[in-house]
Amino acid sequence: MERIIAVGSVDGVLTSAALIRFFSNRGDACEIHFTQAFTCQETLEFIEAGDWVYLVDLAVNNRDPEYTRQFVKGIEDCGAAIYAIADEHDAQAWNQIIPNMGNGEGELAMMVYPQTRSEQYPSSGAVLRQYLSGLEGWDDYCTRLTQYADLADQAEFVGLAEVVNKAVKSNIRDQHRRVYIAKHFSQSFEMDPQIRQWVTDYETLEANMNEILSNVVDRGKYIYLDSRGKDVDMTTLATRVYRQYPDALVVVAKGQAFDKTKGGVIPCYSFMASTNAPEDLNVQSLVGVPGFGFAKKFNVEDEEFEEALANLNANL
Ligand SMILES: [Mn+2]
Repeated sequence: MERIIAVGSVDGVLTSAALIRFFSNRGDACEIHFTQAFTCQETLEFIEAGDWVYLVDLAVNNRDPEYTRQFVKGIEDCGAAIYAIADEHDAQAWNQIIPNMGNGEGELAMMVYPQTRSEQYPSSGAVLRQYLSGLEGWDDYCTRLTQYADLADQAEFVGLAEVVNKAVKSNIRDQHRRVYIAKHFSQSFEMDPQIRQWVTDYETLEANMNEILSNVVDRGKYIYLDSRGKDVDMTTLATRVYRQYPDALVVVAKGQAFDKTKGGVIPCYSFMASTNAPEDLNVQSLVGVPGFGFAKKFNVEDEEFEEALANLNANL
């Protein structure tokens, strides 16, 4: 089986779509699993003996290269082989994980070799295109898909890159959604009703985010926002807030969060360290009340909020 293991970025989804099409044009069956550089070992359970594995937009886990090394070893232990690494993050890092990879000359004979981002290789799509175009199965449609991947990785979300971005972000944790989107766009540039719905859902999220952002209270070292009861993509919201309020070290959000000990989402206040804050800023110790979370994002229940905010004001 041809098995694609891809990171779920827009680049990853579009490059996978091109690969799915490539296989389908050749009459080969393939399966696809989306993952992240620091969770890819979880995909080992899908890999079967004899599989050809295609890694897409998957970088070496730079915080823990050993994790990636174990992943590669795991693939071999399954009796499978890596046939392509369509990735533009850091070729050197990959060469350290697989020293004999070379460029077609080493012990491994691969189909696609990792590259380091450059004008020639702006995306994983570009890496894939470079190696596969001209081969049986690659067509103009594949080229167009990977050109949208180039745009996405240059933050130009237009055309299909925009559609995939919105559809994926409508529920960023739902990996099955990415499989659906990649398979669909491997055959058609038109949205189907399901994808159109996801795009609409994301547009609702965006409208909520814009409303929340327009009501932010700026307190200098921290800012306060109210997202309670509103569907938002917290990662995107936080990124925008950090950009708009570079002096704020902490973002205080009235919202909800998943409480592991309660096994569900509960209303709470989240105290989040901004990416602009010093490395060692620990919100958990700044707020000094019981709650759940970790040093960079700590959540307290409503009854603890007043005290938590007073402590933040005193300690920040
Ligand atoms: Mn990429």
